[in-house]
Amino acid sequence: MDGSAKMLVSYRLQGEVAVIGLNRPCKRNAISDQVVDALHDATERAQSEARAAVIYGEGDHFCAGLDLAEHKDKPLFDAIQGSRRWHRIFSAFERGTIPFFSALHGAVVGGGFELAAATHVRVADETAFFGLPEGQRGIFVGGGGSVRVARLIGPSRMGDMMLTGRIVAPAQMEAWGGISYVVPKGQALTHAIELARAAATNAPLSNYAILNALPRIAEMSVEDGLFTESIVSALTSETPEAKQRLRDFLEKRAARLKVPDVS
Ligand code: 1HE
Repeated sequence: MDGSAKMLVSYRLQGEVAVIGLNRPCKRNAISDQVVDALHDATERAQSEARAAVIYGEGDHFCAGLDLAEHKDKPLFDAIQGSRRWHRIFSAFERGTIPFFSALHGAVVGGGFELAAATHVRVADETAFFGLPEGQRGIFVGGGGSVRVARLIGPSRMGDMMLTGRIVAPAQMEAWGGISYVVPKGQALTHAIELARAAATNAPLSNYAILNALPRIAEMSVEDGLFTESIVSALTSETPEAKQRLRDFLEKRAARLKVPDVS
């Protein structure tokens, strides 16, 4: 990767959390081939040295999706390979070793929504808006949206967004299951880092099982899923780390759950 590509995505390590910034605000963080390469490097690096990661966007928007200026001249086979490259890179961290959080604000559009959908937890502030304008642009989703976004919010809602150009507000997207948290303006990154810090304290093998077993089990039959759960559950319990954590709880060294005060 050359220096210019590196600038397109920023990277910093905050304790055990890697903070990855889409850093092309003049183009509303549109994802070009170079951005994809830089995202690949950043997500791989995060998995080698952090225990959780956050992806956010610099400027007023998370991401305006695919770089349409670059895409318009792509020959057919290049376009297919470009889409497959997004798939490989997004899948590599989606089914990787550490949890990824996304902090969303402003436009979360097209490929930007597809990127967010590949992260494990989505936090949006009140300025976020979600759109899939591929139909208006004469193209189709190519960054995994027909699989991930459709599974998150349902193919019928996704089809509505694509057919009608519907822009969806954060509260509605939360109700649809597309995001997990809505926070006040300007607080998405702070909140996502806080959540990532919490996840970073989990046993790494538990996080690995959450990332890799949970989505696979969701696609199994009930019987296969229950059987797989038992095997994964027993395997995680066998690690020295799990044994230590269970002893810590039983010998009153571990923090208790923070139960919300409902009085
Ligand atoms: C871009 C892109 C882009 C902005 N590719 N250059 N995505 C879209 O269809 C969304 C297109 N973008 C927008 O609708 C708007 O830019 C926003 C609502 C996100 C922001 O509006 P605004 O008024 O703040 O910015 P702007 O003036 O529209 O854009 C600023 C610059 O960014 C301008 O370039 P400039 O050289 O004239 O300054 C824009 O051309 C540029 N820009 N968005 C390229 N997307 C894997 S398949 C996924 C398929 C898709 O993602 S389709 C959806 C594409």
